[in-house]
Amino acid sequence: VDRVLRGRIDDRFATVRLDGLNMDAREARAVRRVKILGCGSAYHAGLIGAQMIEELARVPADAEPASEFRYRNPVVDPDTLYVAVSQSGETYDTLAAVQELKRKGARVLGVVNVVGSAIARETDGGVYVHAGPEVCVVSTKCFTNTAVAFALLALHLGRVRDLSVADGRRIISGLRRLPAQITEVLAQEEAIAKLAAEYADATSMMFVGRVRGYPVAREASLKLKEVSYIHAEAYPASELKHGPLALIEPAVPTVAILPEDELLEKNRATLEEIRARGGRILAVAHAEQEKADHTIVVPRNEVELDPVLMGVPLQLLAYHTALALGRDIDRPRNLAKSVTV
Ligand code: F1P
Repeated sequence: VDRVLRGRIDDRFATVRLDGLNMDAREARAVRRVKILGCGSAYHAGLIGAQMIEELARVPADAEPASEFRYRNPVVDPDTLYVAVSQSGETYDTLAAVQELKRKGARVLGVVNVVGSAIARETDGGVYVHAGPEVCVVSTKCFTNTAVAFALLALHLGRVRDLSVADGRRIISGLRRLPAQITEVLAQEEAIAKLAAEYADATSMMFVGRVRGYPVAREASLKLKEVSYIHAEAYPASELKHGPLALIEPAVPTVAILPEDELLEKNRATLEEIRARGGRILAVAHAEQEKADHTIVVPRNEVELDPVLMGVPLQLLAYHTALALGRDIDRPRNLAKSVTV
């Protein structure tokens, strides 16, 4: 996280420098919508990015799997800024989406880890996330850094629209606190490993979150699937009552993500609904949750940055669940470092 922030923040004016965007302030102001495309974890980081851009820049934004977008003859709009997200920069579905967009005359930025990769070359500009060359098959650091890169992009789009300097300062100081807070979360590894061993008997796991918590739930469920091969589902918490509550039982524990935002009480009510059906609950929150069987407590930051911080313990949970089940974490089955077909 230090690396993605380095040299990009100007504390005095609460602005960020994203020189690689190749976009001047007038062009950045003219953006009417942002559409983010990526696959797997990159798509999930894009979901976080879209929320940050809507919240911090008040620009409508959404994310879609690049693998869907490229096959559906999408409407390409000249006032939309397209952003392709990829750790490897070589994922074929994302590259194909970029090429299609370029053919149709769109402006496409990249949020990419590997410098000089195909997606970095094909895009008009972008942000490198500097997660390092030693990234593993399963995206972890890169996911976190990509979410941070989106916070920077959201701040930038907000500042060129003259949105509150105070908000900019608040988020910037939150970003500066993140590296130490992530270290704090990583220091809980032993306790998380114990929890992983306790929940590793699950036949399936449910991950739930509302708004800021939902992309985290999606990513955490993907991590668990990728490395432990336990079936997992991620649902927006309010969707549970539209069917999936039927799946809750003791063998199907729930991981609930509870940022301390205006939805906290609603989220607590969800815990009650799950409990009423005999479901075990592991919460990720800023304080112990009475309704949960266990809570992983993460430090408080600005609520907009909660998705960054709350994802980290769940990466550890997936890792230790896989270890507890004797999986080969560095060579997860059916997964390549970059999917090029
Ligand atoms: C996308 C992705 C990763 C996943 C695995 C397979 O890669 O789905 O999220 O962990 O490595 O590919 P990328 O486009 O971010 O390199």
